[in-house]
Amino acid sequence: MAETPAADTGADTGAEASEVDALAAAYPNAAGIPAALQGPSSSLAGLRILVTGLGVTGFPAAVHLAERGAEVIVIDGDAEADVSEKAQILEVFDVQIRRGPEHVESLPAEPLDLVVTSPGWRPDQPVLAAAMAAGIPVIGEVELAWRIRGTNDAKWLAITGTNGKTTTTTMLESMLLAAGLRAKACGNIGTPLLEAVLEPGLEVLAIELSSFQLHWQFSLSADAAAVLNIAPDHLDWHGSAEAYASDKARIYHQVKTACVYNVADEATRRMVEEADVVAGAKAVGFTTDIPRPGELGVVDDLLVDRAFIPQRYSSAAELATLGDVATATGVAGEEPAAHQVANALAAAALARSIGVPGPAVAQGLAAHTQGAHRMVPVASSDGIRWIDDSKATNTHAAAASLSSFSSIVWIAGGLPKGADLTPLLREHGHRLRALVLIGTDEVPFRQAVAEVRPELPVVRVDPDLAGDSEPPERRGQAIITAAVAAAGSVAVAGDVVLLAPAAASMDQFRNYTTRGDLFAEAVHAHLGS
Ligand code: UMA
Repeated sequence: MAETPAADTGADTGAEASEVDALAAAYPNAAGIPAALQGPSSSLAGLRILVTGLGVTGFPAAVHLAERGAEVIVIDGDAEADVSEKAQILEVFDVQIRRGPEHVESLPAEPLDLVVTSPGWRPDQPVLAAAMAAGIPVIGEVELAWRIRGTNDAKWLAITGTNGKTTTTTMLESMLLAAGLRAKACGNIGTPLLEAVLEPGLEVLAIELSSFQLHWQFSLSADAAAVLNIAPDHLDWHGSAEAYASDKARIYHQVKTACVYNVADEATRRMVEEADVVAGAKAVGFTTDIPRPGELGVVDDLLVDRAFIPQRYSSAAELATLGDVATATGVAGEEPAAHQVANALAAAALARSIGVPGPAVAQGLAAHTQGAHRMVPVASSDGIRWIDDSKATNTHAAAASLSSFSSIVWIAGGLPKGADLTPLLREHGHRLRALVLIGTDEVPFRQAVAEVRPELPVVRVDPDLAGDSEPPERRGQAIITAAVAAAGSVAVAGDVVLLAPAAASMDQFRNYTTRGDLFAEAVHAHLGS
């Protein structure tokens, strides 16, 4: 595959592979990672490893490490969740499980060689802060998986960004499968990366990575990587927008083949320019406009490639149609949303970077089904459409959602994670007919409305409706039922009632999935459908 000259894109991707450890040098924490960890089967006997979190990440990590002979302690602040099945398995390997708040306040008394942490644990969490202060290396699942991959030579195609990660990852998986490759979507999407790495026979991993996961990795060298977009998010975890962006940028470190960036998002291009990559790696842009050489983009109603074809200075290769993107995103026959076209192009760029033929891009899109809670039409009645975009857990995702409609009764609110809602209201406030406000923290939403559209009708759902008596998977039912009733009483024909909360869900719901499920239920109950 030919290189894209830097002049195509202005991106410098020429650093030497021998500089790999520049990053590790920048993170002294990485230097002490036990060498025995390398490869899938070497003995870890004699190592004492603390795993923080007994969730999706921590459990397989603890099993793997203990199977290889390490002495493993798992801690988790939650003593309530039912972990009996996991505990049974861990007991076979003599893993010590310590649950409850008292176990996550300070380091265990035993000396430790390594901490393997889960993404939800903030770096300033007392156990992690104490480990760092004591010089004990702390790594996450990505670093662990990268080290143990051993002889597994599956290609790693990694995706991050503030929004669109999951859709892009599943689109990519679909394209890879259409090309006849043994591929799997994994990572933040829910299938632990560790499990995928240990699964024999996979040829390509389509990996969704969150900023939390990238924070704790040091030596990943993906075949190709994409940052889809960057907007402030998770500020409470990272401490600042800069720290968040710099953790995201680490996905490009030592990329071998292609760094994929968003032409419309200058910050993603700068990340590529600043990345140390393996010599010969290309910078490849994606755009929903007409592409330049070195980019994938849109011409008329076609998705085209001007990056991975030898004639890219004079022509473009057709990959798929906008209709294929509409089909892939559950709106067949309509015009696909611009951000979904961008996601499809990013997925196509990653697929093309490892030689996936053009027709497999279209076939993959046609076979793709849109994930739950991402702009899913729930019902349509009396000219009112009800849409579930519960996955819009930040302002950037909500912006993409709001921009798709012109007359909206907006159900929003939750945990805004330190975000300022004013820019979102400035850009899209004119589309709103009313705001139905859920969540415990109404202040940022109230402030934005007062500043931008003070006349906008706002219905506040009483947070006290969130009874503690509901089981976890139904927590928030009363809140969302009240929100649906309120939205139903103000919506008129031509409106869209849009659940796109611009905030995380955990203050009133178990997670965004539950929030969306309960919303759909409440809508059907409200409409009697
Ligand atoms: N815990 C503590 N103390 C803490 C934090 C957590 O004791 O300070 C405990 C929890 O009780 C829990 C365990 O640690 O039992 C693990 O929790 P976790 O939040 O780290 O989650 P995992 O179950 O390991 O799931 C994680 C990701 N979760 C988060 O990033 C918060 C999952 O992404 C991911 O699918 C999974 O690893 C596999 O990679 C979820 C997510 O919300 C879907 N991601 C965010 C997003 O997409 O916006 C980043």
